[in-house]
Amino acid sequence: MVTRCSDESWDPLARALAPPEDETPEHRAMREAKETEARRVSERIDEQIRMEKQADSRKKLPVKVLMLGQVESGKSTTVKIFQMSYAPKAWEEERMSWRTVIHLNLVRSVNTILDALEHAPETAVRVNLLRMRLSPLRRVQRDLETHLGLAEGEEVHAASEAGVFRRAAEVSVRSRSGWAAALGRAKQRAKNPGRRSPADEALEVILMSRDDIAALWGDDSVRAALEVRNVRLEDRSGFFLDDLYRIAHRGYEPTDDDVVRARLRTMGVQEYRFLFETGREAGHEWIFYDVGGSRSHRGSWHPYFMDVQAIIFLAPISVFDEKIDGEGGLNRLEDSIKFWTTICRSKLLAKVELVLFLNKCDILERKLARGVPMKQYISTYGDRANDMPTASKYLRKQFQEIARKHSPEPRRVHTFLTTAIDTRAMATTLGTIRASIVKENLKSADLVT
Ligand SMILES: Nc1nc2c(ncn2[C@@H]2O[C@H](COP(=O)(O)OP(=O)(O)OP(=O)(O)O)[C@@H](O)[C@H]2O)c(=O)[nH]1
Ligand SMILES: [Mg+2]
Repeated sequence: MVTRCSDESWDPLARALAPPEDETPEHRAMREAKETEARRVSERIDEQIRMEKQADSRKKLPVKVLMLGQVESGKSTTVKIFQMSYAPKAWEEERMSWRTVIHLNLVRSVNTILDALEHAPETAVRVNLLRMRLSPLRRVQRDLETHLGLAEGEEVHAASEAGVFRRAAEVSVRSRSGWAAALGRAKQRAKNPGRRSPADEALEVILMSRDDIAALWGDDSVRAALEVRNVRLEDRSGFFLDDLYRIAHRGYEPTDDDVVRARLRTMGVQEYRFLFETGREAGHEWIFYDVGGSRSHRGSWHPYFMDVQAIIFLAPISVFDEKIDGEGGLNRLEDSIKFWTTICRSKLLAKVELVLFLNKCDILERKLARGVPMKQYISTYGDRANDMPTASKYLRKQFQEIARKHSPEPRRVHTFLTTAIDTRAMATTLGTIRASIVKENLKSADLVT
């Protein structure tokens, strides 16, 4: 019969491990020292396993990045390039949906020319004829905007819908995900059986108008009228007039560059979730909060400050000679600088990693080369050379100085001179940032030193 006994002398293992009965005091001291060392090693291994587990679970938490910057600073463009670089399948799936947005961009450019000509004192008969023949494009613009949910009435509605809701103490973004909303709407309606989609109908009008658009854009007197009014369509967002025959085509499929250059304004705060498909973080989720940059939307961004690992702030530096519409003539660069100062100053953001993109360098370079004098708009610029290396160095220093002066505690700001539509260069920059954000993310949890 087997009986249980608490006496460990009954346990064969305990008995085997027990010290010999005739153990000398020296042997005993040696044995105990060895046991202490073994325990220490074992505890170290346990701690390592615990930390690795914690690091793993931390790695699986999504990385959250907030995109900030004024209207048309390039926030959504940057998010697009992140998607193109690290979530290529999702990018491919959306590519065709951008077609309608690009057609709308094209039509908007034509209508901008028609607007400018309305105020021209006198235009040639052939130009007047073109204006008349192209007038249906006004309706096409309205139809496409409605189709994509961008019509003016809807815009206000969309802005409040896509905004931030506070329910009890909770803050959430409306679940529709950014540009996918407009693109999805385009797709859905296109599937409507028995009816040609508004996008198809619009394309038919564009196809019929193609030669007239080319004649209007190629007309020297039209170009001169635009020049007089300082309308530089080439520097405006969503410019596709130079690609007219490629884009106004039934078989048109947008290229990567086209999608990056397409302009679709962001309303409210939009959330993009990308599962990284490539690189070391494959399978890792990143969430980008992309905000609509207009000054009236800025109040709705605040809740996102609490919960992000990094902020990518975009300041378009080409806008030094531009004003914000309806803001009492506020200079756009000044607006960016004020906004940047607020972000640097914030105690709430003292621990958040700050990345600064001084964007639209391509446009700045063209502007300076044309002789637009920076010192006329920025008095402190003084008699420095009006060229790209000098101007970009000066502006970079100004922004960095603000961060140094106003940050509540010393911090490093990763600063880059960027041209967001230069997909290749931008992808390289984003690679650097991605690695740095991941490292900082782990460091903040004391997992990496
Ligand atoms: N030439 C040039 N165009 C750029 C650059 N960065 C962005 N763009 C274009 O500028 C337009 C506006 O960019 P978005 O990314 O939509 O700007 P945003 O900051 O998201 O603007 P909101 O959504 O209105 O706040 C797009 O048509 C881009 O293709 C750049 O560096 N150079
Ligand atoms: Mg945007």
